[in-house]
Amino acid sequence: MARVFSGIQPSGELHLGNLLGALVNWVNHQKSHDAVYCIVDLHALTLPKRPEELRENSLKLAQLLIAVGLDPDKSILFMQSHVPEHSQLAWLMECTVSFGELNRMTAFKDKSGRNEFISGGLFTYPALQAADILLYDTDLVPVGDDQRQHIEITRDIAERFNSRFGNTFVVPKHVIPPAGARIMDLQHPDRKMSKSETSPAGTISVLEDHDSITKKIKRAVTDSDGEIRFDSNLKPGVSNLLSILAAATSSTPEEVATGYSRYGDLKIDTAEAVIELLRPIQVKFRELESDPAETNRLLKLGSSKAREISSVTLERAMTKIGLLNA
Ligand code: AQP
Repeated sequence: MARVFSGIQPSGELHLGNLLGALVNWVNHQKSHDAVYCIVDLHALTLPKRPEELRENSLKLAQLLIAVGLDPDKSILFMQSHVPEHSQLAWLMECTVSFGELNRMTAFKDKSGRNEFISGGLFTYPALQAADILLYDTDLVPVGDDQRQHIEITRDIAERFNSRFGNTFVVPKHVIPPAGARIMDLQHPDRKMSKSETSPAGTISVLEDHDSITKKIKRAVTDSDGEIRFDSNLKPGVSNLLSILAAATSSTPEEVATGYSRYGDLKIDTAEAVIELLRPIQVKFRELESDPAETNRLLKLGSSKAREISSVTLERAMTKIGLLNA
């Protein structure tokens, strides 16, 4: 069976973009693939965090992922920091990637421009991400469109390592969903909905209450030409609503657009579709929230399964690069 691997940062509230761009795909893949999913808490350290906030976000994210449909019996779900092989392989990856390649990463340019403290980790983040993916002999990485460049650099690192030291890593491919791959902020449709950017009116949390979802979607920025068609460049706000409705109803934005002539109707139906999509997730989350010990148990089990795979890959890479066996 082909293996899928993907990760998500515990950097804030899980939002609709994460769900439609990545998690729906994660859930689907666990039916037909050998699936490994990781809460990348070490990546979350690239921007300053309060320790208590990080701990709370990490546990909550694990519960949300299970509520969304990840089944720890069908896939491996674990915390990155519980599997030391990630940090160990990251150093080998840092020594395989070039400064120039890291310097071209648009996510770094974006974030370093917006934050006062720019950590070294923010710059070398793609090396840790490459380690995450390559440790599991990953074939496919289901992600949103914003991760395209990071998967490309992972492929480049794997190919360079393989050509220098002999075949060591599987070279992975990304899987990006046809609808929902880039959900934009409802108030700033020129930028993606994000966990770490604070845009309360533009972001819909997976746990958002239903009235608030309706209000936010009704107030979403559109345009003044009154025409409903999918065109992300000329009509980013309307196109974002079409993408959300399409992804929430397993359709395409173009198909969805044919059913509407008024922005108000599109907004009402989009809000309803989102509420219906989130309702069962919210119910399940409330159940899981009351039993943190059970979530911790599942995460421990996940990390021991993850180590069975990652320790073998790490040892292979260390031997190939010329490090003496311990
Ligand atoms: N707006 C989005 N639309 C579609 N997919 C998205 N993803 C993120 N935002 C969108 C996908 O969600 C997965 C987890 O990514 P993440 O942990 O990086 O989430 P984030 O919301 O992007 O979080 P941050 O903290 O704001 O991180 P940055 O800014 O570093 O991405 C990924 O598969 C991602 O593609």
